[in-house]
Amino acid sequence: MKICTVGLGYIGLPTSIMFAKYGVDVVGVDVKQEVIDSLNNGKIHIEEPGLQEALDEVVTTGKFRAALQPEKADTFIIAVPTPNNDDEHKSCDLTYVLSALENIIPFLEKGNTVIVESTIAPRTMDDSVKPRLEEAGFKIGEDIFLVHCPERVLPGQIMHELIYNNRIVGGVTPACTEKGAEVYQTFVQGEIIKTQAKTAEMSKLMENTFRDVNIALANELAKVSNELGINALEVIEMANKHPRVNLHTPGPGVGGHCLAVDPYFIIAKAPEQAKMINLAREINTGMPEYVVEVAEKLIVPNNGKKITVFGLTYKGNVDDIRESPAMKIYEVLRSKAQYEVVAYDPHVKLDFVEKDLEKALKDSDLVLVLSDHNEFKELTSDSYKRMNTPQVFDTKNIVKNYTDDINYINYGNLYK
Ligand code: SAJ
Repeated sequence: MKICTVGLGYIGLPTSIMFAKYGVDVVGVDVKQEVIDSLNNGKIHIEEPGLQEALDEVVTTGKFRAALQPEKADTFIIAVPTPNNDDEHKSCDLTYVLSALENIIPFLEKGNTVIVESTIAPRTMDDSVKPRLEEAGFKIGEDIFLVHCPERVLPGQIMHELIYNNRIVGGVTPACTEKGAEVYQTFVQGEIIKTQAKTAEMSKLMENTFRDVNIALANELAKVSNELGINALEVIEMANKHPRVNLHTPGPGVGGHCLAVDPYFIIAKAPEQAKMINLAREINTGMPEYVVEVAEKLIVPNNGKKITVFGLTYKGNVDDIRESPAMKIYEVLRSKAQYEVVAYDPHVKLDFVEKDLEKALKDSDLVLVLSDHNEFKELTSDSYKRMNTPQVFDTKNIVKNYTDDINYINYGNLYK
């Protein structure tokens, strides 16, 4: 089998490499020349555990190659970004998906399978992708097999989850579903769940929406508990001892290219009905503002000036700053002339990020922990000695090794 993947980002690249590892001939296509060059020279351009080693293997066997243009194959996989449109409900922007489709159409032959892995709004396969292929002269389910197989792997664990998660395969017709299932049988050891395209689209979106709504509930609990003088983290621990309760964890807000984006695809399709989904988005996007408020309450009474932001990524141990609440908080604080704000993040390679921990902490009046990187978990009280006012507001509840001389605040004792 030969696969042509369009899009070599956080999903397309690991997926391509995995197919190649399992003996498939893969050509990965991307619009960025530097990505193509880097991969063909054997270097990955994103951070993901195990991915570099896997690339080394498939470059050596010759099973994977990167290119700027698609080419003929048995199966085409579209794994390009689907951002939000800049409209009232932030609907799903299909520009990259449709342009990937245009790019592969000249190479399509009867018998090929076309899979969309990108996260898309409900009914996109039936209402947008299928009509375009029909217009190009193909009969879906006979000439071309069209499938939505949403990616559902967790950044940081992609190489494991690709193999062991179950996989939803949603065909536009039953024959399409069967063809899609055959493709993923190559390496998936989890269950392959066969369904319709529109069910697959909605299931994927609801998984991320479920998480977003639950995180909103946890964030609301943190705010309510703060108001009432109750330890929110202890409440979560207690409540989660109930066999049917699973409260999520409050934080600085919700980021990444999934939870902070996908729920809007549902809202935009049914704004009148999607009330709770919309409210959850509002609560989570309001968290950076809340964190800034708390930070200012901590720094102002001490006449503090310098704030050290620990972590800019949307979550721990990744280099991804897309939709990151930490970036938002950093920018809001930076916009306030009275503070000197320094960002420290060992995973982010941007010029403005301070690389020296000691310099980042020197004369600081507040450390604001916003990403749960392992590096921050390992720090001890000694690390904070260079601060002017030794206080830490830990929105991720990860700093454990601190002594009494440090004013340590998290969502468990914010009310004090
Ligand atoms: N977060 C909290 N509290 C929590 C859990 C997460 O504040 O209790 C925050 C994180 O800090 C982060 C955001 O939520 O800012 C999202 O992180 P995440 O680890 O929940 O998920 P992602 O965005 O990295 O990946 C999600 C996953 N979806 C689900 O777990 C339902 C993944 O399986 C999907 O493949 C991915 O979205 C995607 O690509 O859609």
